[in-house]
Amino acid sequence: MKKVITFGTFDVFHVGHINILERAARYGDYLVVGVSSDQLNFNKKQRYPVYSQEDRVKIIQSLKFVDEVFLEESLELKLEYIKHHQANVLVMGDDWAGKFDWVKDACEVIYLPRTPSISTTEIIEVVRSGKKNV
Ligand code: C2G
Repeated sequence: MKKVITFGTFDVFHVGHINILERAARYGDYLVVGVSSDQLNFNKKQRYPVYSQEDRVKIIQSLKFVDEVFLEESLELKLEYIKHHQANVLVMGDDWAGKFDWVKDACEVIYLPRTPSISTTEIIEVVRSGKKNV
């Protein structure tokens, strides 16, 4: 069985998230998703996600092409997570291009193009400004 692993915050869930998970799933038979913890996000961006980690995990778990979900507590533990889940392929969006090449001895690393014109940050800005995004 070929296992695919991917990571993300998946805050304010949107179609760009669906697209990457759907495409990641096609690289194997089983998709494992590491959802970044609230603390990891705070350490990285000095703000907590809009949705709690429990809700973000619940959303990702409910998707039909996702087989398993766990909480990603640290970016530095990538290799440990990959080994623990015996993943054959790591898939990430190309905003991370090159950043995880250091795990290439453990598994194949694929960066997929991001879905254009949508991001959690942009959604937050649109909602905050009260303007319609069409
Ligand atoms: N993504 C995408 N298209 C978008 C927005 C996001 O393909 N328009 C992808 C990202 O490239 C990423 C995944 O969706 O692969 C999750 O994105 P984020 O929630 O922004 O995750 P991030 O905070 O970048 O991940 O180990 C990585 C960490 O978990 C953080």
